[in-house]
Amino acid sequence: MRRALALARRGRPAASPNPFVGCVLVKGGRVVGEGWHARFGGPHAEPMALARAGKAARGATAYVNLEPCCHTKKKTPPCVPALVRAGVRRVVAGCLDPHPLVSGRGLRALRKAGIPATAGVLEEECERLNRPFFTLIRKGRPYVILKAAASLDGRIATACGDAKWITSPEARSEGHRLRARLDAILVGIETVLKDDPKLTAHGEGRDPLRVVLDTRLRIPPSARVLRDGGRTVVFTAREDLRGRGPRRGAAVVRRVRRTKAGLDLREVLGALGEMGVGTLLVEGGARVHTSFLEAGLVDEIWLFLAPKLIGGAAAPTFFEGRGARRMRDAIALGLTEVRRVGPDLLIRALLD
Ligand code: AOF
Ligand code: ZN
Repeated sequence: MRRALALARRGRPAASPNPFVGCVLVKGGRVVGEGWHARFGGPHAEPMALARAGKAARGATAYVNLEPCCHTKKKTPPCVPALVRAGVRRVVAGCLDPHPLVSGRGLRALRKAGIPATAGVLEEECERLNRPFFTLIRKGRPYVILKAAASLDGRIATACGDAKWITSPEARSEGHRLRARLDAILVGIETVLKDDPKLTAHGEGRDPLRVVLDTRLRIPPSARVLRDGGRTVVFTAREDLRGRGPRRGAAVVRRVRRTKAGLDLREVLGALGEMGVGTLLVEGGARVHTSFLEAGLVDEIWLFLAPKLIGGAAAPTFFEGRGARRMRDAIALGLTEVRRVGPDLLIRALLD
């Protein structure tokens, strides 16, 4: 199963928003075929492993990190009949596929065909690898990671607005690598106006789709997110879009509803999901982070902490808003990782 997981990771990020899946066929203590789901819309892990094994697949045990699929309302043929036809002797899955048309049905169909099939090997690790896919199926929206770089006293800039740089080059490169693994990156218009970021992966891998929240469509055509390669989507609530789109370079301008707190974030996530975004990195600033957190739309936090104290009551922190009244109203997080990155600290945590 460990090998299946390693193969599955080869699909990152091109297979998204599909799950990352690897398959190992073992016979007589020997690996006779390996496969992985390499890109969205492409063949699944199992048919690739079966093709590589050829006749040797007969009598082999298949290890897959996700339950094999069995339905036909999809882009590629289902894997269960392929495993049956190939004469596989047994199937061991890491975890169930949460897709409502699968979720246990794949294993049942295999057993019906006389092939013993189980799930629950390295289950936690298998679910963790595909957490974004589970979120997409269960919540119907992309998986959202909030990333912030702050001082030890939680500030993301000085009171005068200086934020270059809080964390070390090592920490910033780690952030760029994270961008390359995700489908899209989102910032607010204030960040564009203040920092004029490119929002690319800086050569660390594939550039994500760039997304700007810009209620009144104030983005200047000269902004670097609209130039310097890559695709960009600007979400706005502004009504009169006529004549404004083309001036904004290669960007697509989409109108969404407005709520009391700003643009309707659920509508934004829905639109991004339709564009094939399975994972979204929210990179600031304070207002955008606060809106996502208060709307309960954050799944995971990456907080880079620099061993510095900035101070100043007017210096922004990455989570502001109304704040909790009681301690029990605070947003509770589950730590998953604490690691040193150069001179800084990376804290990763999950929200419910
Ligand atoms: C598997 N093996 O390698 C993957 C599975 O549209 P399609 O044909 O690519 O199917 C996508 C669905 O297939 C996806 O929602 C998930 O339920 C399952 N993914 N299943 O047996 C694989 N990638
Ligand atoms: Zn499949």
